[in-house]
Amino acid sequence: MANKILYGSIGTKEAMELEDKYGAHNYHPLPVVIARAKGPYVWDPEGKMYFDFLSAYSALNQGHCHPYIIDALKKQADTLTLTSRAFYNNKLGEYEKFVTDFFGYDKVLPMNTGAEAVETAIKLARKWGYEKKGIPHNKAKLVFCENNFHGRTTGVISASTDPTSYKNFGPFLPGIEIIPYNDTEALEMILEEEGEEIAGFIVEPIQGEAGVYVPDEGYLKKSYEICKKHNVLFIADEVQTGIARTGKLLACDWEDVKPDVLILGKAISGGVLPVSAVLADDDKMEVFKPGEHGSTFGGFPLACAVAKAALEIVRDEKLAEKASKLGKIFRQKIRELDSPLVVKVRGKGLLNAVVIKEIKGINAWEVCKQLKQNGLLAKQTHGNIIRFAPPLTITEDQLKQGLKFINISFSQINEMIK
Ligand code: IF1
Repeated sequence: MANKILYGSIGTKEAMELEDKYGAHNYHPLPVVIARAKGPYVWDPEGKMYFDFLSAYSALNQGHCHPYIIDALKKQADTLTLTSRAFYNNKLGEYEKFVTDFFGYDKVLPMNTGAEAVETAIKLARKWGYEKKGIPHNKAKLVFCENNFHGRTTGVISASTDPTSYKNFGPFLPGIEIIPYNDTEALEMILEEEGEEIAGFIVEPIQGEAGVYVPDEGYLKKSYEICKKHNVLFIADEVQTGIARTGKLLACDWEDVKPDVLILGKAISGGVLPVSAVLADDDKMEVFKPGEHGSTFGGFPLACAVAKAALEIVRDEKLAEKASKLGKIFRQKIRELDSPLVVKVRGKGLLNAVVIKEIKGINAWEVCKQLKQNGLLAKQTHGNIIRFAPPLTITEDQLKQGLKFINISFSQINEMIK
């Protein structure tokens, strides 16, 4: 007898069957259906509650359905949602002033998804390269790092080194150079050799998808200085690491690096609707002239209202400080776990990952299923790594409760592998 449905009109089984039958199979989700959410909690249709320790890959730093953000959404939705950029509106300029003040830049170019913001940064860097640096026509190059993840659009996957991201999607964007991550000598070398034609270096301050790879202390600062020496734009993709996730407003803040171009997405809107942004000072952003770039929904009034509210929460609820404090507790408790599967834990703030060693068929996927059984949702990446990233609004007690569920799961697994 199927369990009673408490939330929504369809149960777990039916929801999964519908997605499987009518949706493209471009994902392999954990077998759980979310029907309701609030703060760090989600519920399935039958009413089982889980901790969300993924936060939609750091898009929900403010927690699910934050009342202040939802209120801003509702108020604006009833008034004005979209005007297109063919006309001015009364929300965009106010938001642009707020967000440029918030992050300390002259200008912002509002887009929707993170990938679109990365594509925007690619176009900005190339145009700046031709018009400001004097790179010969159509010769501009961009440097990316191995194991990068910057989104799924064709231009962006041209820089990917992960066959899952690029196989059979070619031909790709030319003018892309790949160097090892966390290797300033490699950056120095390629800029020495080809710097004249290199417009920008695009880097994640922490490589999220690759498995929460935190680079050596000083990597960002040294890379920034090398870029300055060769008149190359230092472009930080903070779509996942930004918005307080790593314990500072931006991950670059840990090394006092101000990127020439800053790419934001995900939690800039608190996981309510797609909002992204590219920020830069006038001497870069002025290369874009009317009609040269944009998007139907880029910076639409509804997004402006939601994103402003989402950023006010980051500021007013001191989410960066919280992430830093709670992240230390999380990593310490994981290190105390008594489990042969746990190889290491790494991360910064509340962006963390646990590296798992498969034992007797129990791999990261199986661990995630055990965690789900015990009321906590997390997801593995690249086979053996589990990312843990709860909303930054989680309380210390809630975090410790979640850690208890993690502890129970590994104890149960210890029994399985005896
Ligand atoms: C999915 C991954 C994470 C990003 C960085 C740009 C983008 C992303 C550093 C593009 C997006 C998302 C995509 C999402 C899952 C998630 C993800 F697993 F795909 F790789 F976080 F690690 N730069 N990351 O992390 O932003 O266009 O998605 O708004 O399901 O593909 P987007």
